[in-house]
Amino acid sequence: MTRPETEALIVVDVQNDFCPGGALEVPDGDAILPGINALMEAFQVVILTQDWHPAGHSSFASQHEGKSPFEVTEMPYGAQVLWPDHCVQGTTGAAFHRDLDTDRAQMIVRKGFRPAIDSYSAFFENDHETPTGLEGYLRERGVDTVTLVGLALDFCVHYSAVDAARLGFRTHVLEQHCRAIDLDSSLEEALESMKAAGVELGH
Ligand code: VGL
Ligand code: ZN
Repeated sequence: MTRPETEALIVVDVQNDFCPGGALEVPDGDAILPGINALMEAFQVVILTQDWHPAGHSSFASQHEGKSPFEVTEMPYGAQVLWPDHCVQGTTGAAFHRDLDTDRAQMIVRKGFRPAIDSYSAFFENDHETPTGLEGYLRERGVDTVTLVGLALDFCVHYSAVDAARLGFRTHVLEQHCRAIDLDSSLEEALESMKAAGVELGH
């Protein structure tokens, strides 16, 4: 059944670097492709996000002497996990997975392009105040409800969902169409924080 135009599907970071074989692979990340493609058929408003870092981005462990990937450091805007180099602009790793049906998307939100700040959320960078423009886009199209799917459940999907709910959108996350990195207890914490923000978790 087709969803009304007040509902948007936001497909988060289904890019090669987050799929098996990629620089920051999410276990089983590519398993969600058929389900997401089918879901896109049901929505009239479809948005993709794309992690899009310049080479030498400050979220890369390679830019911090003595630090390894997955360690945490302090940035001017707060704690930041350091990542392997990933999703560098224009590389194959930053491209959408070839099986993702990108033709269905009307808007692609690129994020994480400022060298000094990371951006997990589709709405705000990690300072929680610099907007990506997605809120305005959704409001201008009359959207009041969003459904989020994609990678990774405990980082970009999580932060996007919490921001969406805080901005007043009715917000759903479909866990079956997501996969997590699961660093330490990041998945458990993400599920708790989404619930606390009023995000509706479903399958
Ligand atoms: C992501 C870590 C770094 C994500 C992006 O898409 O969840 N995670 N950059
Ligand atoms: Zn990133």
